[in-house]
Amino acid sequence: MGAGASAGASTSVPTSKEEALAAGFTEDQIDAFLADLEEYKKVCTDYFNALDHDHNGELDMDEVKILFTVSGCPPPMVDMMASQAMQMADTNHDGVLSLEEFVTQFSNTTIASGGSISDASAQMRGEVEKVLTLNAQGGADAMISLDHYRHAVGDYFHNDHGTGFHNVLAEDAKALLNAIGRPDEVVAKVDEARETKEGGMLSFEDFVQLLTSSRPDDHPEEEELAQLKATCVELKAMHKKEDAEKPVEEEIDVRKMSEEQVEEEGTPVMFSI
Ligand SMILES: [Ca+2]
Ligand SMILES: [Ca+2]
Repeated sequence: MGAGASAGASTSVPTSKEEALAAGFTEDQIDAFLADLEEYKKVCTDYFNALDHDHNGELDMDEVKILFTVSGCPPPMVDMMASQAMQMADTNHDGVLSLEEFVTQFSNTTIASGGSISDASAQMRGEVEKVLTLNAQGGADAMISLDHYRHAVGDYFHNDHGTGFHNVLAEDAKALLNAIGRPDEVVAKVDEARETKEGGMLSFEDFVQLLTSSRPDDHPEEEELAQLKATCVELKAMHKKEDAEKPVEEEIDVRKMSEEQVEEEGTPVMFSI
């Protein structure tokens, strides 16, 4: 309930004026709560409109992820948090959030928390401003684009969620860049980037940055993503075939890898044992 009306509302929240009166709230408290709630729903609507990057009147997963990124969720957690939020709020299960689903979810969560609704409104206004600033600077486009690239190549690097937790093998990174026709100077950046990193490893996130920043201007993102996905499937199939043809005794046992091998081949964490 709103400020001054939260006491006693923590276990069961009245859903009508009659219930609130019966629970001991005064008319004034109830009116103040309803006014706060009305204001909160307006801010929710502004938030929804700011997040609706393509202005189609619904929030898809890309747009829900903007919410979590802007509100300070650590990058590796964004996918999971966005999926959970989508699952909870998408009550008609069409894979997107309508304005009504969005406002209902936020309002219910805030009311159930028992905290001040006017404080929640003020906090959300701050988030709205952050999203509007991100949009104005073109940051939302870049963020969505990076995410598409993470997912396009994630499986190739055994990183289904594109979470940025893992390092990639330089050899695999270079093979992919070569296969999609990046010039030699871009491919060479894999080793340059490794040299600047502690431990000499290239993180998945660094690789995705390199991939997106080196996309030729005349290659539309959609075409590039399609090409990337197809190339990843091909390369993966090729690796699988090579592995299958390898005599058993030549299989790499990471527990027996020498330090030089680790240096050359990457850390054992990338091999499945
Ligand atoms: Ca949208
Ligand atoms: Ca929905």
